[in-house]
Amino acid sequence: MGAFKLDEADISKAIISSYLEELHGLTETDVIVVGSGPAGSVAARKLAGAGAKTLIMERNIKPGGGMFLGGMLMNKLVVEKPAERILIEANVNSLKPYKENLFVADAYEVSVKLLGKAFDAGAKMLNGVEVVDVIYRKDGIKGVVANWHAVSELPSWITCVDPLAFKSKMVIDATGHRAEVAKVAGEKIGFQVEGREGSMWAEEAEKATVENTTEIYPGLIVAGMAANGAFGLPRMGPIFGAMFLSGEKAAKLALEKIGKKKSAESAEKAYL
Ligand code: 48H
Repeated sequence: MGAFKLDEADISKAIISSYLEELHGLTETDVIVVGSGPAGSVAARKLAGAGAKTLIMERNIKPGGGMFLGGMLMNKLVVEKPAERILIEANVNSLKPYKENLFVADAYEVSVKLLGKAFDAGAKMLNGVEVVDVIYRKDGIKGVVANWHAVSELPSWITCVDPLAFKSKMVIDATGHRAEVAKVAGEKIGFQVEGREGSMWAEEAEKATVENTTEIYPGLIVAGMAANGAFGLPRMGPIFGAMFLSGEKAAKLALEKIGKKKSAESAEKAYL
């Protein structure tokens, strides 16, 4: 390793100072995307690409949600027309036609490339961080309340570990089946959220996901499987087209709300 000396304290300082400096800057953003699965990662890429200051908050240590696996631990990802466009844009080399409107790709390649696109565009991520509540005002939701996910695993005799708040102009709930952010907000603020999807009907569910990607409450958009979970809509099983298209739609809705519609359009052109 040449003439350099490696000082353990320097390594620690590099991590601590860069993390805390970044965390400080992330306490106020344009959009917080909760969840880094297919819907969240596509949304984050589009938001950041349009110049929105975008923070992904992910409870898991690894990002990607259900995208790393296809079905029953078999790591092939199925996508239907017209959503394969998003994988072509992300240079997914393994994407192959299967039959008629169906395509198959390597799930891990899709995951790393979509997440990579989001980070290339400037999105930031806090992983190991769980969103447990929202910031609320009379005119809508203004951000989220979060804690280390590890805190939720602590034994009950440990004193309450207070969370921290992160403000944003919009929040996208991309937490998957249980629509966790919408659920907690609905319970506390008083609007109806199912918090669980219905039984499987792939074709109807795929349509419903995109149609129901909406602002469920001022400041809060549900995307991906969270849209199905929030409204008790059917599930689709291991097919991902609607997740990607929903992520795009959620980003578009958020950009309109924060007044960045024009930059969204020009970012899209530059990207293609
Ligand atoms: C921080 C959280 C929290 C929280 C959860 O499950 P996901 O992959 O979600 P989508 O909607 O992008 O994709 C759904 C898809 O993977 C799927 O499950 C399908 C198509 N199922 C169909 C079927 O019939 O079963 O990702 C959600 C992410 C995960 O990484 C979670 O760890 C994370 O959100 N998350 N992060 N705070 N409170 N809750």
